[in-house]
Amino acid sequence: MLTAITRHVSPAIDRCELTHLERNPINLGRARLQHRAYEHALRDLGVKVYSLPEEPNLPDSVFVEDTAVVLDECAVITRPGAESRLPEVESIAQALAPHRQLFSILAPGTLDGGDVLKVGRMIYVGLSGRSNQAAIIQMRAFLNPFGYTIKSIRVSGCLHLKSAVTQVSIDTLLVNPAWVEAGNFPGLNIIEIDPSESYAANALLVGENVLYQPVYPRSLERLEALGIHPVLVDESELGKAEGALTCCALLFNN
Ligand code: CIR
Repeated sequence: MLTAITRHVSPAIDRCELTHLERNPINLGRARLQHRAYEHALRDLGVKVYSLPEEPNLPDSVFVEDTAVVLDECAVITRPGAESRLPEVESIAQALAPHRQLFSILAPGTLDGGDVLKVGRMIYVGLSGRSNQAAIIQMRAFLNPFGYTIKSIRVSGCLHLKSAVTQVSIDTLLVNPAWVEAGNFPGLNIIEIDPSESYAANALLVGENVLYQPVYPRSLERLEALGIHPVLVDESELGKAEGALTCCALLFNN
């Protein structure tokens, strides 16, 4: 059975970190409604959702993905690359401790879970503004013993690796080639997003289902043409905080 850890949207979301977007007012009520619909969509797919209480002083804390990498064998608690986000990890480590053996990224390593894409036993880690080589070395030490291979990948133009590429089936990736080279993923099928929809590469694979945002209709057409029919969930209000679908949940087998 799949479990998801999520967290309520912080009332401080308006003070979120922003790297590639201009600051635009975020409607808290709308963000919360959309986030609840996202949690419902997960439950409808049979996922057990643990929704953590809001963190009034941690603006970006709804984006739980960045705080941990959860695998079947263990979990790695990250050390987020934005200083304002460092305190987010404590409550996530507490929530994960009953489920997994925990490792922690230590300074000078920095890692955001949004930079970590696992496909089978391969773990791709984005070298972005948030995640560095020191963290990748620590990831190798933690995860090689479990049979995982860690490959670092340069990303440019976007916040995280998973802004540029996500998995949409066991052997298929959805890619924005402007931000990451598809040649980094040999042996996998590649679907390119429509170039007019820069943020469209972030889909959330939930078992054999895919969550996707209706705000990318052209890229959605490309998925559907190849037989992938996502469940549509709109998290566009959190998009103003540079968040997307994968960022809002930590998904793992239980
Ligand atoms: C940040 O800049 O850290 C947040 N405003 C957005 C984080 C989104 N997380 C993700 O894509 N994994």
